[in-house]
Amino acid sequence: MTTNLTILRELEKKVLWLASWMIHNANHLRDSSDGLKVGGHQASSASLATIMTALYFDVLKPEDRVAVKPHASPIFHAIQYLLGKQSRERMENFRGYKGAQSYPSRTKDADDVDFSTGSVGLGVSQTLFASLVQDYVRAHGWAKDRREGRMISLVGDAELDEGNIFEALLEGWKQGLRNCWWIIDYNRQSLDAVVREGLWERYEQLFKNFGWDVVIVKYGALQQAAFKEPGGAKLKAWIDTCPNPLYSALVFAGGAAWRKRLMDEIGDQADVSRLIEKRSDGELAALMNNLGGHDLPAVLEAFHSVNSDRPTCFICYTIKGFGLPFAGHKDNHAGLMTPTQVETLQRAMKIRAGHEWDRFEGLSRPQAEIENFLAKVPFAQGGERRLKAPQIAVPDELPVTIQPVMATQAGFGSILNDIGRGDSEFAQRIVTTSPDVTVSTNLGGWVNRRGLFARETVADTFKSESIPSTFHWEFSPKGQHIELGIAEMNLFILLSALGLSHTINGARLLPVGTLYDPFIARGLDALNYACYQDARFIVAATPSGITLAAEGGAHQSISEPLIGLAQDGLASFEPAYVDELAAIMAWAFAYIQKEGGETSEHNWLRDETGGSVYLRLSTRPIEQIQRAMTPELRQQIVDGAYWLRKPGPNAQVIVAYTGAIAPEAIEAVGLMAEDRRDVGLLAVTSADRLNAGWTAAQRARERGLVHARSHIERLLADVPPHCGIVTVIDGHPATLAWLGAVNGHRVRGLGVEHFGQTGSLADLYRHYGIDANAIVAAAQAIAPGRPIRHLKALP
Ligand SMILES: Cc1ncc(C[n+]2csc(CCOP(=O)(O)OP(=O)(O)O)c2C)c(N)n1
Ligand SMILES: [Mg+2]
Repeated sequence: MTTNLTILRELEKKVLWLASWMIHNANHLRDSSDGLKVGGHQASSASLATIMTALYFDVLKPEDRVAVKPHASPIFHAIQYLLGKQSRERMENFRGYKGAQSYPSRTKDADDVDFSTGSVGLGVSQTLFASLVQDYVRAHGWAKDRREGRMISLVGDAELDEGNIFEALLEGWKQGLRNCWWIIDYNRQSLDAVVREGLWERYEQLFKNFGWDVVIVKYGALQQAAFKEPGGAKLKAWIDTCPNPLYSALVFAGGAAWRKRLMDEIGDQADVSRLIEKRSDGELAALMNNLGGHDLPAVLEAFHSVNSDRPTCFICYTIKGFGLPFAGHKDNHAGLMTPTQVETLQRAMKIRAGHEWDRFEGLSRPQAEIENFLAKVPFAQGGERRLKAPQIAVPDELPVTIQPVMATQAGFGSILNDIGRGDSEFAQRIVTTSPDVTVSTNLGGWVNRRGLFARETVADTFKSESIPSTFHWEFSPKGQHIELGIAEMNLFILLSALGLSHTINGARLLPVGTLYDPFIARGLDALNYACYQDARFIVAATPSGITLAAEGGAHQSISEPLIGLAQDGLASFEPAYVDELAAIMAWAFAYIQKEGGETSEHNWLRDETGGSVYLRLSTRPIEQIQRAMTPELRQQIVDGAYWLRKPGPNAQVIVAYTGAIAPEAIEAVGLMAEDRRDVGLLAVTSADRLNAGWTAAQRARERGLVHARSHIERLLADVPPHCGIVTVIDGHPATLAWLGAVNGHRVRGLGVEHFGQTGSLADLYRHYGIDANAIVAAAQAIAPGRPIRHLKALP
């Protein structure tokens, strides 16, 4: 045995001990009722102790990046602790306030998590897309000074039930995926129970079909040696046909149970009985538990045997809870060890009481030798894993030719098209992507100019055959648009990967994704995941709302503005006019590059820390306002609102609108001008930023910053107390209804609460009560006065 293997064996045990102690020690858990969830870490972590020891202490290179299965977080932290990258304080405070996180987190953990995980399946796909992004970056000539890394995911076998993984697999195949390893922890247990038989065969076929290599790590060295003994082949056959639940049950039951079962089933054959009988109960259990995924030499051999950049799936047979008293038990997901069991483990690990956290306690090799080994671990040689990339200068203004009548979606296409004309660094760093709605979200012009990305050049056959077509569809390594199949999950995970390129590859990208607004819901968990790990991107969602009219209820979004309001890490905008959109986009390209970090009470809107941006756009052409963009107006648009018509001192009512129904709001204000004094018209470009500013200002004041005032508070400061506010949006009315709480004004919130349907715009606005007449009726109801003469009966 080489010295390294001896040390790795020691570390494997040490890692399991530290992870177990971490879970046991978490003080706050003692009297908490979340044992069911806490326990999930224990068995699930043990399952990966060997594989992660092999990876982190031997196989991984600094340039490799890893997404660790959520419940293996304690093993990850324990490894980082041994490498001197995690503090004891955070270890002791696992799952506690500011302690090591329950699931590895890029943003909340201090020990260099590459990719956050938690919602199973998403971290897995993240590695696939991270690999495509690495290829994109290199094809564009960036990050050449860095070595190409492997993007590795440690995957729970039950994680493969998540459909988004298969969506990603298909996309990976289309895009010529490389440098991606998925290591499946095939413990044949999920959270609730033991999984179906023979899944490995489906996985193997599946991965091969998608162009992956598959390496099966099934038998450990002890088993491999035993198979060579007389009777070994029969033992192997028995193992291969043993049902998952039975194997698990016997692992749990131990040596005597193995002996009885094996003797009953194959022990009547002399050579096999000799093989069994010559082993003690302990040795027999060790043999039967010696699955490939718990055998360091087998695992190391499997990983080191892969020398190509082909995507590779390792199916590693493991035992959930390996090395712990509840190994293999089907209910072990929630298994927390009792204090007595921990003591037993502690004794077995030779850890003295009071020395549980000592890094070298219980190891039989000399400390200096282990320190020396740890100091040379390849993975830890690269320094800080969170890379930095300089910000790309963004023009203060984005030029756009505004047609007299225009939709924000057309404006979006036009702005990008204009950016695409130039060859500034800014233009070069933009990368667009869309799940098969590139043309219908107006990215066509941009794509015509910048081309589609692929590692190999593919000509546009229509062009080469001289057949006229509006859109060129040419792929090359220099292309700046990544075309995806129709899977919104993939869109958001790709945005997540593109949006981390500055810190993963050290090369900054400015990602812009497009999709139809209602399908945000289809990829929402992935969007949330991307925001949670602080990936930076712009997503333009268009068309939106019942403004889609004839398209009908299946495509008309209702709740998305509320998602925009509530989603952390995402600043959401819904402009009405193209000049507003241009101002927002110029701001957004800078905002997505801000440094991040903790927010303070002083930067309520996160303008210093930055985030991602959601633009809710529309296909409805509306008459544009001819006006000069001033710095003040630009700032107000970005802050979330401005007065299109300032209310006078005697105002009885104001209308606050968002987005494409601007013409209805303007018309309504005109209709009631004769009968209500000084009507104000508030253009709300971002309910999200207005709301965030308001709540943050309140927090700041409560914490002593008495002069803190948010934008909406300043805008509404002069609105008389008895004035009513009618809010209107083509989306859920709660998006704006909170405006009344700012200064205690009465509010009537108009919007869409029920599924849409087909019809003309006029039909639908009338039906759902967001047309000019409905706005006037609402104004009359909350701002009593003489009857408003243009008001017609409501339908
Ligand atoms: C999207 C999502 N759904 C449900 C869960 C709850 N959950 C956590 S782990 C788990 C199953 C784990 O099984 P497996 O992936 O095989 O890992 P093991 O525990 O066997 O190591 C479930 C359902 C989750 N984290 N994410
Ligand atoms: Mg499992």
